[in-house]
Amino acid sequence: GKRMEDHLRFAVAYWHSFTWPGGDPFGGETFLRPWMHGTDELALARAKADVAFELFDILDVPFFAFHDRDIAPEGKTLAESNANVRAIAEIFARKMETSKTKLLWGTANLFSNRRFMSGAATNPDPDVFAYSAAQVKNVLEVTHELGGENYVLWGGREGYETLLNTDLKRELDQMGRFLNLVVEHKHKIGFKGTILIEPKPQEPTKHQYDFDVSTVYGLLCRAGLEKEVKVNIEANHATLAGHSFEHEIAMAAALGIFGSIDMNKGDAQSGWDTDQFPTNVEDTALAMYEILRAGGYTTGGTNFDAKVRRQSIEPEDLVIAHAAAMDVCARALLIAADMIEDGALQKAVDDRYAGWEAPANKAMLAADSSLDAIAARVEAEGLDPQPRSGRQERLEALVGSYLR
Ligand code: 3MF
Ligand code: MG
Ligand code: MG
Repeated sequence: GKRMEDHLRFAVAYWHSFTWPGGDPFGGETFLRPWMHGTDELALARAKADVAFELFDILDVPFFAFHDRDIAPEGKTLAESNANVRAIAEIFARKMETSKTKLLWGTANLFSNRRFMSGAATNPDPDVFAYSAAQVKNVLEVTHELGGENYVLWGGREGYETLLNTDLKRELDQMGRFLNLVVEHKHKIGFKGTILIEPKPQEPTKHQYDFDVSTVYGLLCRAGLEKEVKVNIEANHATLAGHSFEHEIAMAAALGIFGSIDMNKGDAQSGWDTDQFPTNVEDTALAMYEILRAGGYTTGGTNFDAKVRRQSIEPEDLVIAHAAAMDVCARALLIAADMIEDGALQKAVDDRYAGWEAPANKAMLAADSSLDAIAARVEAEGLDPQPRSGRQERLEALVGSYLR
């Protein structure tokens, strides 16, 4: 059986805690972190790795996650950039020999450099497709060597600004082939982790192809990859797509592609991705409930894709924010476990669909059912369905009673 902590599997996101300097579109750096200031970029990257593992130890966190460009500086060529990533990965490998913190996933940053302004895999320029593929190959291999449990693809710029200059079908074909290349290479190198796509509807692109879980599923089926690739669901991405976080988890579970979570606050107020640490226990409990109903994580985890606000310039706030967020998730998990244990919610669902247990009803869903046979039965039995109560308020009140 699974232990409670198997349902949490917390991870620290390298980019927010150690690489992001506190800037936003209207203003620059606010944090003035000492490990971000100096002329020798590789020496700074090493100092940053020291700080990172110091925080992992303080938090006693089981996992971390990174992009190639968070951990090491970009070089003049891809070969130089890849060598920089490898140099830092070697430091990680040494630290991980004694640290308890493991790698939840690695990913390639295919969005920051201006070469990606029109996409990576879906770029009209085949040279960018090639460059992106080569960059992913390197990070996939590094992730494998570090014992990473997953590999994430977030297509932040795989989308369009205007349809007027876009060949949509061609871009979907490019994306499908790119995903297949990644999956083929995963098997070639013997990487046993899960490949995860992270859906997001927009930002930075006006419209992103990986819009939400259902859209990603359609794209995976089109590429023949629905059994190979799963999803990494982010709370604020779900709300940006007009869904609740728990909806996206439940949908992924129903489609058989639930993988992992980027945990933050599903804040619908701003209209953009604010990456705030979660503070709402009830919202988080509803998400945890769906994770438990889905059977929990296999290789996935709860990655805090969250950053302290740019006014929070004390490094200590990184500790406070993560500790508080872990506390919210742990409390939410206990509530979700009570919801499962008590069984009243599941009973309401079972009762609601109980009619489908009758053989004649089950037969309607069998492969050999037909409209003729069903219509004949409706006539023979004189079926006259009456509306049945769903009793939502009673169930919502019940959820309130589990909160503590
Ligand atoms: C953007 C994101 C990304 C992804 C990351 C890993 C920069 O809104 O959430 O973070 O999480 O690229 O896939
Ligand atoms: Mg994310
Ligand atoms: Mg995000």
